[in-house]
Amino acid sequence: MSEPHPPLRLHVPEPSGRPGQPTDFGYLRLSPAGAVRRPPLDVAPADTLDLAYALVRVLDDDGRAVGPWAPEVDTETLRRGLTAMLRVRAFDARMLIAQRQRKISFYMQSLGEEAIATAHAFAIRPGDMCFPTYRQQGLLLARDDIPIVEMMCQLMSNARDPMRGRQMPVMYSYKRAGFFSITGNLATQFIQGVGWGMAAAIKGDTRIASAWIGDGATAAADFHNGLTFASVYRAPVILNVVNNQWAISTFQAIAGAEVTTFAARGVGSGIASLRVDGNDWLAVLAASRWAAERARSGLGPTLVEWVSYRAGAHSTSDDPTRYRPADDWQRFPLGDPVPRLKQHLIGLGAWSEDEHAATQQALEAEIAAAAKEAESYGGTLIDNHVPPIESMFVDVFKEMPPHLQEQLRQARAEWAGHSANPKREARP
Ligand SMILES: Cc1ncc(C[n+]2csc(CCOP(=O)(O)OP(=O)(O)O)c2C)c(N)n1
Ligand SMILES: [Mg+2]
Repeated sequence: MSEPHPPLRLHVPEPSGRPGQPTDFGYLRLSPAGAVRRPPLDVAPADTLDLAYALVRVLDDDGRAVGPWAPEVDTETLRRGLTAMLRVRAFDARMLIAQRQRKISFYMQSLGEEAIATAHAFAIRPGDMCFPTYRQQGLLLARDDIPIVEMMCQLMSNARDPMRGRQMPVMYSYKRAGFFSITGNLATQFIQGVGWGMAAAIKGDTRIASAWIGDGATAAADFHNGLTFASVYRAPVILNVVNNQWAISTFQAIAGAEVTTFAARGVGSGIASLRVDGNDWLAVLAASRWAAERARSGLGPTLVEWVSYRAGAHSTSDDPTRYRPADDWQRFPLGDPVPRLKQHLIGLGAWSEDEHAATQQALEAEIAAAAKEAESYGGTLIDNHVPPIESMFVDVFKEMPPHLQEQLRQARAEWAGHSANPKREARP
């Protein structure tokens, strides 16, 4: 007779750090800059397995671009890239203050992750469609097609909010900028993006899709369903997993990254996959271009895990000091994307401390002026603005069906008593 087994125990992954106990970042699988190979575009998915457990990096500790992934890029593009990151950071900082001043109800910043969306925006083409989550404002802010004022009006749900107050703040939607409506239901971006990519292939289009998800959201079924369809039909899509280490208060290991990586999920589904330093603007540009070129050449999907760190709170409703050490970001081995690209540009002789400070100042002034203009259209929480009742009913059906017409009539009658409110404005 063999010995009886001890009682079984459930394994629950835990972060190495907690408030008052510094994080041991030894759990991150790092590779030196320049060390990871760059396979041919038509690499077989299974032959990317090593890349899914390594980390593609270009910028070394001295800010030099090294190795096979160092992209061909002119200094003007790099300067625009750094400016785009600074613009996102300034926009976020200003909107956080606006939330604290009760001018907007809610905000989500992308502090520490700015390289990912901004460099990606430089790698895709107009007409390509992104399916972003709430932390990819950099896709919009890196390009000039959407005025900052308009984004702020969305955040304020005011009279010029293109979403007419029907979306939460930060849930932008810009077809003309290739920015699909954000859905609050996590992971839907993957099935939507893959479906859009499949449709592009069916129609013989030349545009590709780029779908976005966070580490935590990969635990949702839509992530896995999306991978299956992308692989089976070789959908022209970039599958971006932003691993910023946290999903609100839940550590990334809880979504499955303790014994494997998110990139390896792609290989397991038959998708070429990369794991990339998301705080390295050059690595993001190079990997995004590689994935975009694969998709556009009919070589199918690429999954990219971008390794980064969510430096701020999850949202304005969150207090991260309750579940992680306050100085985590300062100790994060991949650092801050802004000083890393800045150091590179200064090394090339294409940037300076003075230019950096002047750019920051100019961006802050631009954003302050935009905020002032957006506020002039009313609708901050403080000014007690009430949108017209009709706005709840329009834009749903091409022609309003009788039951909604009846509800609108009733609503108008009930709201008649409020019509004395001078803040209430007429709008179609
Ligand atoms: C299907 C679904 N489940 C849960 C939530 C609630 N929720 C909103 S954000 C979030 C955390 C997501 O974390 P992650 O995917 O890592 O993205 P991050 O916020 O770090 O960018 C959760 C659980 C939701 N919106 N949708
Ligand atoms: Mg996350």
